[in-house]
Amino acid sequence: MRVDVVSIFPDYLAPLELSLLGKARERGLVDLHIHDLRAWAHDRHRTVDDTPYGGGAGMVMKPEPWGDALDAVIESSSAPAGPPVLVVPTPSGMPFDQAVAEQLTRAEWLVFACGRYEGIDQRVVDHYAERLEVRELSLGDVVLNGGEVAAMAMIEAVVRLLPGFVGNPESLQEESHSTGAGLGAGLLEYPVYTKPASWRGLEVPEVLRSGDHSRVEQWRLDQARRRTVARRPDLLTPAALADARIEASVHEYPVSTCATSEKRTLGGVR
Ligand code: JAH
Repeated sequence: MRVDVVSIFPDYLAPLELSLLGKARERGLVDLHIHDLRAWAHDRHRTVDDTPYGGGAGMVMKPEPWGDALDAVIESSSAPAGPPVLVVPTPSGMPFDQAVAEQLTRAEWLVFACGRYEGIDQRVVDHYAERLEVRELSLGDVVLNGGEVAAMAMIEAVVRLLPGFVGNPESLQEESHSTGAGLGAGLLEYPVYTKPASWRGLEVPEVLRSGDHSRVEQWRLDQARRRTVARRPDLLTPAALADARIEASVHEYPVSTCATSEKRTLGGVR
């Protein structure tokens, strides 16, 4: 997979060269190219932003440097035969989640356009949407200072799914296709423990040391459901949530320590 990133802070992207991604690069799985948007600025001050039409606070990224930068990257001679998918990280985008990561990992070529300030002139997205697939994507309901950190998170999520990336492909399989507890089943992960069995007066749950695999599986599924009800009820179907609430009122089960927002606090389930 080829990955290009365009940013006014190319040094910000340096961590991509390290660790996990560095290994993917060494193995030839990823061909990463980082570009400085200012190389395509038009004036000697290398201006990339201007005031917004219609007024308002802050600055907007000018379309011309972006057009020239993206044209140059897309026409790059060393590039794959087909067109890239253009990814624009923005808090106004559709949610980037594991399903989107799985779609993007099948692309031959990704180009990330990292905006700063109040964002990029919308005509840049509108123009490239006529030439290739464009995905405006949000990492979550949070505003950063620019798209770089979001792009790094997205790239890590996508690259680790490439066939041949991890040492242990089973761990990926389990994550994305599990039918038991866990994210693949639409639940949060169950809590995990390792040695020592007793630490600062806290014990590893007895069931996990019992050697009874069917009890272990049942406990883990139960824990995953409790966590999901308490922390991410939005992940559950109304029917599953109703079931969990009935279960809760019958068994009065305690949910492990976690702060739940007012909005997500449910009657009968803490
Ligand atoms: C902020 C351009 N949802 C993550 C995310 C992605 C991008 C940005 N913020 C948050 C952002 C300012 C300018 C992009």
